Amino acid sequence: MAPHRREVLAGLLTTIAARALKGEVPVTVPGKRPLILHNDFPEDLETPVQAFDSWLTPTDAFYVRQHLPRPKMDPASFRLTVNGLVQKPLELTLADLQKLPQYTVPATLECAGNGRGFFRPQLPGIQWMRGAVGNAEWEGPRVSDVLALAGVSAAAAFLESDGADVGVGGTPDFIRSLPMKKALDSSTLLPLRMNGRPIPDLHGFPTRLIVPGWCGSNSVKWVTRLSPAASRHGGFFMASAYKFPKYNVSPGGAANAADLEPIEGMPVKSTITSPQDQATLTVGPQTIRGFAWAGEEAIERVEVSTDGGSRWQDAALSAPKLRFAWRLWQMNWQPKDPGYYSILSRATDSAGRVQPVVAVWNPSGYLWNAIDRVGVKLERKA
Ligand SMILES: Nc1nc2c(c(=O)[nH]1)N[C@H]1C(S)=C(S)[C@@H](COP(=O)(O)O)O[C@H]1N2
Ligand SMILES: [Mo]
Repeated sequence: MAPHRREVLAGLLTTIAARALKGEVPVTVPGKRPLILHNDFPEDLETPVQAFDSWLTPTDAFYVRQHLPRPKMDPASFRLTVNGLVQKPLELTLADLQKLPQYTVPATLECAGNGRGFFRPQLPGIQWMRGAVGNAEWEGPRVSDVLALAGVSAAAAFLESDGADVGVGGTPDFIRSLPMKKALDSSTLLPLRMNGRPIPDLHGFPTRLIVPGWCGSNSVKWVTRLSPAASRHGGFFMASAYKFPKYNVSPGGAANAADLEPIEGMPVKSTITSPQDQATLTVGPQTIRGFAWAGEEAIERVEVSTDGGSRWQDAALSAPKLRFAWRLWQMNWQPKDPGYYSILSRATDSAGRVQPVVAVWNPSGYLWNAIDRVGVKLERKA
């Protein structure tokens, strides 16, 4: 190959890699359809909104978030250690977990940083837009049944959990603590299956925590240790990360460390999945659709506006009204005139929370939940 062509090719590849890292080019990772790549090692992958067309997010389209290189898990030598404030420390095999009663919980998992890319002023961290969220059916034993085998002492206020991934370089080990009350909730699972199949490596094989309705960071993947404890773990991922200011901070300002609290349940939120932002459509009947979810609450209502928020109409809600799992919604739209339209969606939950016009700016860019908005251009049929 002529040196010139080689240089051009190298330049092109660099450009593609750079654009892929900015999320502009979908990238395929084994076991996944093309997704938006934020990091390639460890993989941080976002679901493009076009892939959200069903109540259960297909596993090969489900977003991936990991802070550390993914551990290699061997199902035969896998052990789940239960120690700490328990009567009888245990080491459970995969077969032990399979023998316990298995429960299925549909739940939406969302990264606290989903939507970070919308905040102004902008923030450091992965610039997730709409796709660091997904809805799956999780199946496995209850955490409460696993802990009952060991006998939790009355002094245990938290459940500490550690995954098999270990700290590397400047990133410490990923260790999280969950208030014992939430850990013992009947919906908190150690699933062995996701959407009817064994959990893939990227999602925590052979088992992970699923803490329905709570920020994704609680759902520790590749869990190898559960330890009831008297207090929260003091490491980076509890003491510094995944915390939200108790009092709102001026956009661009700093929070007082003493006023930061761990994020638990998630806010009410909706996403427009069709039409896509900045799409060009032809004048004629359209369907506006999306999904809405509300952490530990259920979705009561979704309203849609096609005129920038002046007039609102109720969308039809489908999928069962459940706590923890999202609902699909849709609305028929008959635009008669060409031009540019701003389409908005606004969800209300069973606790009366409504999506705000302005999301609460915070220094880590968590919990973006402003009314969703896309712009579309309508052209007359040629
Ligand atoms: N062991 C371990 N568990 C983890 C993480 C991690 O880095 N290590 N990331 C957490 C975060 S921040 C999120 S949002 C979810 C993402 O789950 P998913 O990759 O299955 O979508 O996993 C959580 N569990
Ligand atoms: Mo996350």
